Order: sequence, then C-alpha cells, then structure tokens
Amino acid sequence: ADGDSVPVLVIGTGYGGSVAALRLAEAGVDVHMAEMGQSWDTPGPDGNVFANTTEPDYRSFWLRTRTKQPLSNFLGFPLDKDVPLHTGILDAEDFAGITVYQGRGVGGGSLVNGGMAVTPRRENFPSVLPSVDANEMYSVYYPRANSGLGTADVDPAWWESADCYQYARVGRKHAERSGFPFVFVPNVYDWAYMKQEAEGSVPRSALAGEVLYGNNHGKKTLRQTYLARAEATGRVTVSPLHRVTDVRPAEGGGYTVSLDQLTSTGTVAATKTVTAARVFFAAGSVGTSKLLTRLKATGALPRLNSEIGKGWGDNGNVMCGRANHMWDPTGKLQSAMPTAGIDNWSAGGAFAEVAPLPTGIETYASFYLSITRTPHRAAFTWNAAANRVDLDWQRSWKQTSIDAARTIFDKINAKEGTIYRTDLFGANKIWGDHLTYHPLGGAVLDQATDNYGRLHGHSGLYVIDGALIPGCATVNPFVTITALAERNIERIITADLRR
Ligand code: FAE
Repeated sequence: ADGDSVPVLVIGTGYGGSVAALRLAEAGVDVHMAEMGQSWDTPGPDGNVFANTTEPDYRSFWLRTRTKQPLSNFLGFPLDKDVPLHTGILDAEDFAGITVYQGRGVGGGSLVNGGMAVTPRRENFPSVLPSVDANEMYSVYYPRANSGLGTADVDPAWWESADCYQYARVGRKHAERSGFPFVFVPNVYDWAYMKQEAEGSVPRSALAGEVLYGNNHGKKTLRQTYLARAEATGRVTVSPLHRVTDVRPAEGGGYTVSLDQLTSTGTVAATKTVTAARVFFAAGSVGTSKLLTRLKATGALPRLNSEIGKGWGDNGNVMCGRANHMWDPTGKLQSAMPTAGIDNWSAGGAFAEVAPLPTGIETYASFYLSITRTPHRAAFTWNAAANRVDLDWQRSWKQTSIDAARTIFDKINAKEGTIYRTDLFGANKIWGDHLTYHPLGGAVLDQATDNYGRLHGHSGLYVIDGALIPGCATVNPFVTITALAERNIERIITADLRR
C-alpha cells in the first residue's frame, strides 16, 4: 500500500524475479513483488483464462488496438485484426529497428513462451557469460534451475508415434539427411498431461495450439513452480497491475520506489510510493534497461556507471519456413511445445528450433526459429525530447543471422529439392527478421554490475534478470537466466543479508 516500507522490493515476476523472491523468502526476508501485468487467474467469458493462438482477443496483446502477430501472414493473407485495448499478455514492443516480444503478467515470459528449457553446450558457455565460473554453473546452478523449473524430457517412444510430433519427425529426417545433428531439448510442459491430451481424456492446450497468449493447461509456468513455492513461504506478496516508474535514494537510507497502479485499459488509477531497503530489477532485459537508462539520465540514480543500457542483443533470432513435398506432410495436429533443434553452432553459428505451425490444417510447411551467433549489440539511450528510451538496433544487422541460419536451410533445401516459404512474414518475404523473442543484455554482468548483479554506484540495488546476459545465450535463454539468478542470489544472501 502507499507509504509502506519493505525490506526488499522486486520489480517484475519473470524468471529472475521469481528466483530472487523464493530464495530471499527462504532466507527469512519479506519480499514484495511489483508486476505491471495482470495476475491471470480469472477466467474470461469463454471460461478460459487465456485466449487461443488462432483467435486472439482482448486478452492477447499488451495495450494494442490491433494484433501484431509474429507470423503476420499466411498463404498471402494478412492475419492481424482489431482487438480492444487491454492489459493483455503478450507485448509486441516496437523500437526503431526491431519488435521485441515479451510476456506481461505474474510469471513474466513463462506465461507466453514455448517452454523449451535448454542448457547451452558447455563449450559455448564462455561466450555466453565470460566472467562466470562454468564449473559452478554446470555442477550446481544449471541443475538447481532445471529442477526448480520442472524441466523434463519427452518420452522418446511416445514422441516417435505421436501424431502431434509428425512435424518434428519431418524436421529430424531433413536435418539428418543433410548431416546436421538433431538434438532433443527438454521442456517444462507436463508430458503426462500432453499424453492425455493426445488420448482425448483431458482438455487440450498444447494440442489446441495454445502458447503465445498463454496455456490454459499443462504448462508449468513460474506460477506453478518458483512463484508457488515463494508464495507458500508466506513471506512474498505480489501486486499485479503495478508498474514501477521511479527508484531513488531515500533520506535515511534505502530507496523510494514510485509505482503506477494500472487499470485494465492501461490508464493510471493511482500512484503510490513505497520505501525499500533493497531493490531487485527483474523487469526483463528491456524493462530493466529502460528503467535504469532513464533513472541514470534523469538524475534519480546518478551514480550508475556508463555501461547502463549497453550490450543488448536479440539472441540472433530469425524465423523462416520451408515448403515440403507432398510426401512430407507435417500434420494437421501439431503440439505447440517444441521438442527439438538442429545444432549447427560450431560450424555455422546457428541453433534452429524445429517449431510448430499449429494452423489446424495440413500446410506441408516446416517452420524454424533460429538462434544465431551475432556480432551486433545495441544500446538504450534516453531521448529527453520524446520522453522515452530508444534502442539503436538496425534491421540490417539481422543479415549475419540470416547468413548463419542459411548454413542449415540452404543445405536442407538443396538436398530435399525444396524452397523457402515466402508467405509467412509478408508478400514474398522469406525471413522473419523484424523481431526477437529473446531480448538479452542492457545491464551486463561484471560491466554495469559487479560479478553478482550488484549495480555499481548505489548499494542495495541489484539486477537479476536477462539484462545481465550480454546479448546471446547460444540457445533459448530462460534456463540460463534462472541459473544465473540462482548463482547470484545465493551470494547476495550470504554476503549482503547475513552480515
Ligand atoms: P521476464 O520473464 O520478461 O519478466 C519481466 C517481468 O517484469 C514481466 O512480467 C514484465 O511485465 C515485468 N515488468 C517490466 N517492466 C516493469 C515495470 N516497470 N514495473 C513492474 N513490472 C515490470 O524477464 N525462452 C526459452 O528459454 N525457451 C522458450 O521456449 C522461449 N519461448 C519464447 C516464446 C515467446 C513468444 C517469447 C516472447 C519468449 C520466449 N522465450 C523463451 C524467452 C523467455 O521467455 C525470456 O527470455 C524470459 O522470460 C526472460 O526472463 P526475465 O526474468 O529476464
């Protein structure tokens, strides 16, 4: 409530924030979490909490009046449509050169993501987090993160025969025929539930194409894992629809935090201030970077260093589809939870997730989200005239990522005698090069912060989310974000809170 004083305020309820809240609470510290998105615990008029991917509605987008679907077109038809303005679940945040997709609500990105829980190959780790001891990460923190997240492998025997993974088996066949390693990746989806979906004994979620706008069943989001355990301690409270707008040193120590309480159409219902002894920035790579960039530039936190806002990358994301021959149908029924990838990282700098295209009809299409090695890093800057934070990413920077992805798909197309789809991202457009699902960096570990996420210049302020990772994780990022948060919070609790 307005005027309260709390030991710890966590900004955001995604991976980093949830890890911080759980571990602090277990250490006996009371934690308050502020989340700008909704709580997502109340069914809409159709009885479901979340909207289906094929029928976006008022629940689907964060404060937009028209959808901005990642796949904008199909067979030449634009898919976007008008929706009522609402604090929906998926934010398609536009910067000059890129649209950054992010989850909004209690649970952050875990509400909207594909659940792929991938640990980077160990030999690639030094490029992901150069200042972090890999031995500790692979022996302690990655296992701890995967256990906390409920990561599990799909049953291979079931996968081989499941109709809903026909598309992935076609992906494997084409990868292997071209000599690329095909790797299974774990997921946080409840595989036992998915089997029941396939049998028809429970309501369908992954098998009804649910993912981008939330899963009504089956997916273990942070709400079922870290946040459930955090709330069970009795020491963690969460305020949904509360957006942090300001953090500044308080007289007498700690920080004064200002918040806007939002209505479901995004207007400000009330403004509040609380005092917090410590503040954890866990608003996601973009959210944390935007806040810190503005707070430094406008003088609220003047002693933050000049690394704030720098080192931001898109994890090299590019999307593409391939048109298969009639003898390679990818299936009418496609599970929305990916299970596999094509690993050409060492030779070509690309790891391609074999993604679903759950349209409900046979498309003969294979669809991929590639994560690629990219040299480009952007910076957030304060634009005082426009009163906003800008990002200097350029669309043309995706060319290196396209080239990396082509090391896989040009070869597969040549081998199979197939072509790229040109209808998924606009007319005659092969590459989805306008977006990322994996924003990383902006308050990089050991640069803007010390080697454990403590911000330089103001004691008691921490970054504990994807903003710490300098732009590329070589695979899907949430396991690495979670593991790094586990590592950092352990040190912070021992060194800063048990003195
Ligand atoms: P995040 O989860 O984004 O949480 C930040 C939270 O802070 C959000 O809930 C915000 O609403 C909230 N917030 C922001 N600003 C404020 C403010 N000023 N005041 C209060 N609250 C605020 O951060 N990753 C994988 O590893 N595997 C996948 O399969 C995968 N699929 C994806 C699919 C989609 C469509 C998308 C969008 C992402 C996907 N990701 C995937 C990426 C993953 O979800 C993302 O890296 C993490 O969610 C980032 O975690 P953070 O803790 O950094």
